[in-house]
Amino acid sequence: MKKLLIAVALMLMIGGGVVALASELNPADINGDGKVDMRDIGIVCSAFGAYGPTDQDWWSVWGPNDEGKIVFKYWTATEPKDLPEGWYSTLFAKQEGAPHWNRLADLNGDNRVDMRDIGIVCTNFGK
Ligand SMILES: [Ca+2]
Ligand SMILES: [Ca+2]
Repeated sequence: MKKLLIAVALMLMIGGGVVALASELNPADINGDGKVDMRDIGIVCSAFGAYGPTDQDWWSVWGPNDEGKIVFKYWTATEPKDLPEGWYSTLFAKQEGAPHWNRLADLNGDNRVDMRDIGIVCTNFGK
């Protein structure tokens, strides 16, 4: 019985390590079960439209990617000046997060859960 318990404990530890490693490798695997599927999309949908908390004013900086699409670039605590042509910033004032905010569902780190995050899950779907 004792050997069985040790074996089960070892399997759980190893299994947990594999899940943690898979989750580490693929952030779109939000629930850490080793695959990106509808459950992960469901988690993003549950938090859809939510914004995260900020404890001070922040500016998000946006600019074109290689394909010319405007995408989130970075956060800054000071108002960005002299941005390159085609770039812009938006003030993200101090606020509490939305009640349904889930940091794990914010896959691109722009402090909002929106179609971009669902797109990242879709891009990784089945992996
Ligand atoms: Ca998953
Ligand atoms: Ca996001």
